[in-house]
Amino acid sequence: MSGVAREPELKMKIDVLALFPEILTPALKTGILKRVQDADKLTVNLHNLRDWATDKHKSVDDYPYGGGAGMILKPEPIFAAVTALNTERTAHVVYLTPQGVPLTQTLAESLSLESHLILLCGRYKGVDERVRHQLVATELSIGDYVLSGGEIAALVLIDAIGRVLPGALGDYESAHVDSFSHDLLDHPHYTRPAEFEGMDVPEVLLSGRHEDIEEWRYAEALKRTAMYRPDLLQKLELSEEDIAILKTAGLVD
Ligand code: 6GU
Repeated sequence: MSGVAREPELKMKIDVLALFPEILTPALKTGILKRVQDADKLTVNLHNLRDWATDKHKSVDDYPYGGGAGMILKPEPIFAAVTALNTERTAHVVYLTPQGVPLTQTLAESLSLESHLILLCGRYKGVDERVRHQLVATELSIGDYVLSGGEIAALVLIDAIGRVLPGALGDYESAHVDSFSHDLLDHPHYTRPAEFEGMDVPEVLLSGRHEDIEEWRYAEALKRTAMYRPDLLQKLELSEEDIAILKTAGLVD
């Protein structure tokens, strides 16, 4: 093996703490997430919060002080679980909640550098505030809509992290992740046949002229971003050429 470039031996452990952890099971057995676990780059352990309930009814939730609708996840089972799972004291605890900061590619890539994550999945009205203060490092939301619980959000986060772990993707894809794909939506893609039910693949893609192809792809990505995600464009410094492309498409005046 000497002289052969090797990937860094980064390994990540993720403990998921949830009331319905089985929601994640099939996705973890599939595709890239299965591959990174088989390759020992990632270990995911699913835990049911109820296993740390202390009373005879195994209760994990209770009524809110001050009244109001909905139930609150009790602090005792969560503190007991996190203490049991964080024996090495190195875990970064993430709480999945619609009240969190939005998940972005940048945040997923930064969390992918941790060695141990504990993902605490909210349910009902969320967790007792003392859990947030004492245990949680990052509160994270996957978007501006409300899910019935944090389990699916945790799965989204694990997927986003899993695919950027070293060795998860081939070299081509890894390079692609690092390119302008952060800033713009992707360009359109076509495969064979060149004509399908009267619809032709754009001629430039069949031309073999690689510079023209890159130029076309960039223009298409720019136009698509202007149409669907003007908020993303606002964050960028557009060049004169960019503005010309958007003017021609009638997307700016
Ligand atoms: Cl992390 N949890 C829930 N329950 N709903 C959400 C979410 C998380 N992110 C967006 N909606």
